Amino acid sequence: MINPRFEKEAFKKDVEQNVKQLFRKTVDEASQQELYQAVSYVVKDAIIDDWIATQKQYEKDDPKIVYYMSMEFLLGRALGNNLINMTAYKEVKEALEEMGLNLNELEDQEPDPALGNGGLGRLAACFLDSLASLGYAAYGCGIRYRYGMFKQKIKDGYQEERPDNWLKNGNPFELRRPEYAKEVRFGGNIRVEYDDKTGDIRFKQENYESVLAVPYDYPIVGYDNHIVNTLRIWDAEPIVDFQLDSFDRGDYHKAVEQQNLAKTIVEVLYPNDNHYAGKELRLKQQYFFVSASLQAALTKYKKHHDDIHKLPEKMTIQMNDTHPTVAVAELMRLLLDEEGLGWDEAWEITSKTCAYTNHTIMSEALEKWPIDLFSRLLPRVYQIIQEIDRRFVAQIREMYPGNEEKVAKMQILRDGQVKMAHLAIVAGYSVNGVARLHTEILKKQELRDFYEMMPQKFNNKTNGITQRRFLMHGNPLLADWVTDKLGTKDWITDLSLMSGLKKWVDDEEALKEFMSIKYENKVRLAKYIKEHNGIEVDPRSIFDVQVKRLHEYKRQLLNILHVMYLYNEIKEHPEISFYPRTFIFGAKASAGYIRAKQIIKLINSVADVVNNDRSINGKLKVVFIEDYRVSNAEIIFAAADVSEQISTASKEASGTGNMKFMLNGAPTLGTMDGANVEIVEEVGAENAFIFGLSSDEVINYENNGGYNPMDIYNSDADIRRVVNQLVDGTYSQGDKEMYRDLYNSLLTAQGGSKADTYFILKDFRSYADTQKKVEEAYRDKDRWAKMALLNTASCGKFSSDRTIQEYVDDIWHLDKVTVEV
Ligand code: 26W
Repeated sequence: MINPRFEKEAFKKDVEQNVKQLFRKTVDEASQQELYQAVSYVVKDAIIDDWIATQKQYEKDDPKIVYYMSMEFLLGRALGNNLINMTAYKEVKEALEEMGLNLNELEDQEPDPALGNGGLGRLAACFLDSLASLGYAAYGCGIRYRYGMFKQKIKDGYQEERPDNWLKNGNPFELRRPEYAKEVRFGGNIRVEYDDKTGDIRFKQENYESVLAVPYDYPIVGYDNHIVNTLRIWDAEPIVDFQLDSFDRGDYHKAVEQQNLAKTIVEVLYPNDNHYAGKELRLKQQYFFVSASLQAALTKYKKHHDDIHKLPEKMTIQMNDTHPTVAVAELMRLLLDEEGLGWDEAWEITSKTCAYTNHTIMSEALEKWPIDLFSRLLPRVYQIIQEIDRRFVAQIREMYPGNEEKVAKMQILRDGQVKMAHLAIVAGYSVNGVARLHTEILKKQELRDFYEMMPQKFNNKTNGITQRRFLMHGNPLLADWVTDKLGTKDWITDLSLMSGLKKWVDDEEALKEFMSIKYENKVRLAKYIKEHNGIEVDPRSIFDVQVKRLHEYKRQLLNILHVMYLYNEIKEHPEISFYPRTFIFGAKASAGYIRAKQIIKLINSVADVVNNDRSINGKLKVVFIEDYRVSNAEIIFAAADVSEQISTASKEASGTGNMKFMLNGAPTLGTMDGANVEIVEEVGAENAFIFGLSSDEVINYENNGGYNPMDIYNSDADIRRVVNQLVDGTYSQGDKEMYRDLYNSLLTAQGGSKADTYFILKDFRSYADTQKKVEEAYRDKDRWAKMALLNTASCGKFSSDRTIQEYVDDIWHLDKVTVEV
């Protein structure tokens, strides 16, 4: 049942009322931003009814709760998504139209809450959507960064970063909950106290600095089930207000420091994706939100339960990569020092409560904190890790007597570092990878010793995405068509039903409709590009898209080198027929990642040359979309013909963009990497374009000293020409040095890394040949339409609803809840 607050007349009145109350204006006078706020507050009001009902139901049913701990939640805009999940989108759109307002324009007023970098953060957001939609009690736990992922500007082809002040106009959907604030302590020293009478030992932290963690709750609306879960993100406030009289007490410095600590701790999201930098502030952020979340979780548990030993029956903690893994030691600390348990009891509880997900095999992404930094910042937590490590080492020695190599490889504290992944594996009850291939590589390579020692902990959970945002909201035309063809809306909560579309694969009329929806979406994207880039693109050309974070392993460089190759071909052989293509890129580079930034500049330089060359008759266009983020991603996926998933095999843990393209009917052009393997399995190899080395081949080369790119450079004239064009000034107005580093990276070994670390030249031919096949397939309109439709029809497995159900069945064991209204 749809909430009566969305009944048209009532809704309109409420909007008017809000405009008046919030801004002292009438609807005609209010700005779009003000109207967005007024509408959002009406929506929030409706959400709150369900939010209260849900929390009441949870109190009553007392279900087991999952705490999804993540440093990142890449939510995307809330207004449209909340309306969709409350099944009120169309009603509200109409009501607003009657008021002379346009819902899409109001939605555009909302800043993207970008509290995440890329895949890992967006996955967390999809998971919260699925948990609520499936009716499981869940909390997201994270940080309320003042500044989220930076805004990207492209100036003269270069990336520039601008602060993302997403809270500038306030946030209608959040709720500050000062009554749940918790204190978090850093530094100082630990004093050991003996109680002569009882013989008890107590550990007292002294001379510490502390901050007050204040939660902001953010509603997570389930689809059409009146369930509203909570994303709890923590803000930091100074614990003592800055008071002048502290000066007299000699605390002046401390007061100022605590003020500063509170301000800096939640100031900004680290924009690194897959690269660990070892910054002290980042460890502070991690401990800050983990400690506050665990304290809150224990308070909540103890409100209704008095036996702390039964904690694992009522809560479980999922750690999203290594970032929150200090949680295991912090939970031990709370159980030992605050609850007064003995080590074995505390360990029993902790090791049944914590579970860890690995999201990357890139070795530079692994978090290993220097021991001196770690022990200084978290002295008591460090002591506890020492004890965990001591016991674990004893266990290794017992299992592998005399094998000190095992100890060296698996120890938590080693080489002056705290190895966070090791800590999580040792203390957790579950370790999972995020796609089948990824989990296999973890078991066979990266985490092999751990797998051999504790195979029962390892499992795979192939990622997924929410169809609510990435089809219903992002591609309403296709969503309606799917409902029409399936004769049901049930795919919204059961994506496996999409396979029912297969019966339309030989129906010419249906294929025509399907492709004309794609065309409409391409027109929409072309308009966006015209507005934002000033570039005219032809919606009849093939939209070939690569959008994701910029990283060498993702190989945007391979893509753009291939564009350079095509440009050479077209110029050289103008007589050869060439199907017009638009290559679309979107990517942010971490601010300090110089080479990634050079690749962005190169893409823009190639775009400049190619787009302005009249002689090629617009056959080739290159577009770099500025500030790629969730809101424009929705528009981009809907419009894509080709999904570029071209990472060096073995490097992309899963990928989730690949699934969003598939859902929207774009065949994958990719390597056998991450979840691409499972995508191909679902859709059939004939409906994807696969090229390049396999993960086994890559790993084999890596274990045997790499390969020699000079062999390829010397033997393949086309490749040689393209590579030389990096340093002959073709794309740099004569400047031969601008892309020298990229050139060198492909041909010569440098400072620890092999030449062409990511096998770009090795895979180039195979990529170019496969791109040729894409073109041939596209020319055959009928064949392409079938292929595209089959991708949409075969995407059922890749719903995050399926992923979450597997986490529930195999790891979390949660109870399903229904909310009556
Ligand atoms: C310490 C710096 C840092 C920051 C972020 C290291 C590692 C990360 C993330 C784990 C990187 C990430 O987002 N990984 C991506 O996770 C997705 C969700 O599982 C996968 O689909 C992607 O393949 C993986 O790259």
